[in-house]
Amino acid sequence: LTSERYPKLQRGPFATLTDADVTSFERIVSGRVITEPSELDGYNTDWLRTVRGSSKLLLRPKTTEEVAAILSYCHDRGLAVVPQGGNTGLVGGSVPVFDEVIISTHLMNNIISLDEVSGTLVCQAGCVLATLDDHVGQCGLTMPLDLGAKGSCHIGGNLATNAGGVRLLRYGSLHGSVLGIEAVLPSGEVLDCMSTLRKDNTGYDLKQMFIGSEGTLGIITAASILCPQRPSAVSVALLGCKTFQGVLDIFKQTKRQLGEILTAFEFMDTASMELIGENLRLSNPIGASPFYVLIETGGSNQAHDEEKLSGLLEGLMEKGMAADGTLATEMTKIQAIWSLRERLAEALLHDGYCYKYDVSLPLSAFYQLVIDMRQRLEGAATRVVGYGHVGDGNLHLNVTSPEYSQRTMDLIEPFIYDWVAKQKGSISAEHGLGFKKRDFIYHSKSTSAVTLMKQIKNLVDPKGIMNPYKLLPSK
Ligand code: FAD
Ligand code: 2HG
Ligand code: ZN
Repeated sequence: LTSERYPKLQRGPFATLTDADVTSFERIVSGRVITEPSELDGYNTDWLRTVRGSSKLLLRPKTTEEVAAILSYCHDRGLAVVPQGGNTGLVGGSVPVFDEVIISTHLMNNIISLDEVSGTLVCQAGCVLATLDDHVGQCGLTMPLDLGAKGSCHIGGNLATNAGGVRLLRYGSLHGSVLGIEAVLPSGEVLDCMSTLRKDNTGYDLKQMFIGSEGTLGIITAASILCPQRPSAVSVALLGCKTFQGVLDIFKQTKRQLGEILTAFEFMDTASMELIGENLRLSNPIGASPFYVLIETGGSNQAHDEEKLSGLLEGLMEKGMAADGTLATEMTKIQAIWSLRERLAEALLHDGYCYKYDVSLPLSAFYQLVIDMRQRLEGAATRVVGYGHVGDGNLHLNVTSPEYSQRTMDLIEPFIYDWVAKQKGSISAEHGLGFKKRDFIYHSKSTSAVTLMKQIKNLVDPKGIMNPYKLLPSK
């Protein structure tokens, strides 16, 4: 655990928590004020176990009014805060850097309403994504996003990071599916943008500012989300292919043949398959290949969809575009195939330290980055693996070593960010900037854009108490 790795960082000019503050918070959220160090430990440490803060206080509000009272108090006192949902963020954004007060949305888990006709779900920010998906599923609807962390991440955290995941290809980003947001501003004022309308062009669309704001502008307390129809027929195929160009050829052919029923198109390389086999003992159901493609379809007619997918598979095999493949229509087999892809993040942690990169790249340059990094890190890493949402142009490149090594880090950064910038890619496709990547923002954003972002931050949060040291660059 490595906060000492950032020796140059100075704590901001914030107040230090006193006993009187704790007593005041007890009045606002009675019985939900946690100061016990052992209880705070998990909230101070991120999912990757690479950053750790030293907060002395965790607050667990249940209502928007309680969040408003907490922030109003913190604002007056000059106490810095960090909003926290499921704490599954991968860029060190969800935990304190120093002693920021942690405001958890765990108890803000009420589902407020679901309009079955329009598909509009209204809920509090602390609802767990999988719980929401089960809930809307009972009415034949689905959440418009899905990710490996669905069992613990909160919808508020998903919105704050603008999470992408494996269904973005089909349903688009949260900027399109979120209809309304309620947020508490750092001053304690409640910002009501809780529309449930699909169309509303009455001025600036302020809710969009909170999607991807990573807790730096306020705390999202509730949202309304448009849920699409849940596909009643789901099939999954896993294919092996020899080259990365082959993955792209399959993608083109898949879109052509499957059209509107395509829900996901993911890829992983052979090093990823070895990783999941060695560290989690999950077995590859097809022959070993340099690359693997996972295709999911979701439609309304099982026989018709299956026919389309098996037709695609047969054609790909006949033409030699796929070396091997398997098709699953039964839920346990579907889930087993998805686990190979979705549990890679977990498998990496078993190697020791994980250097995690999440980039957008043009498909023409996509896998070359993995090849270049592997060559560069020869002898300095346990593994270099490439996988991700290839259908969205989003590569996850992960490097592991038994423990943190400054030499390995110096070989990776800033090389990787320069490489991505040269391709006009993004240094964060979906995980955000958080604490770890904020100083590389200029690799993907212009000076004018960052300047306006800073001006917005100063306007909304003049005291800088909301999730300091995150998203915006240190200089
Ligand atoms: P947290 O980790 O608690 O917080 C994340 C950030 O949001 C922090 O900056 C925090 O301060 C802020 N925040 C949290 N709640 C609020 C709120 N209510 N108001 C304001 N700010 C808030 N991400 C993807 O995009 N796609 C994936 O496919 C994906 N897969 C993942 C798989 C695994 C196994 C894991 C561990 C993570 C994955 N992630 C993925 C990253 C992560 O799950 C997402 O970023 C998720 O959206 C974070 O939600 P959370 O509730 O855990 O937020
Ligand atoms: C995924 O798509 C997540 O599995 C995590 O975004 C990515 O482990 C990663 O790097
Ligand atoms: Zn991802």
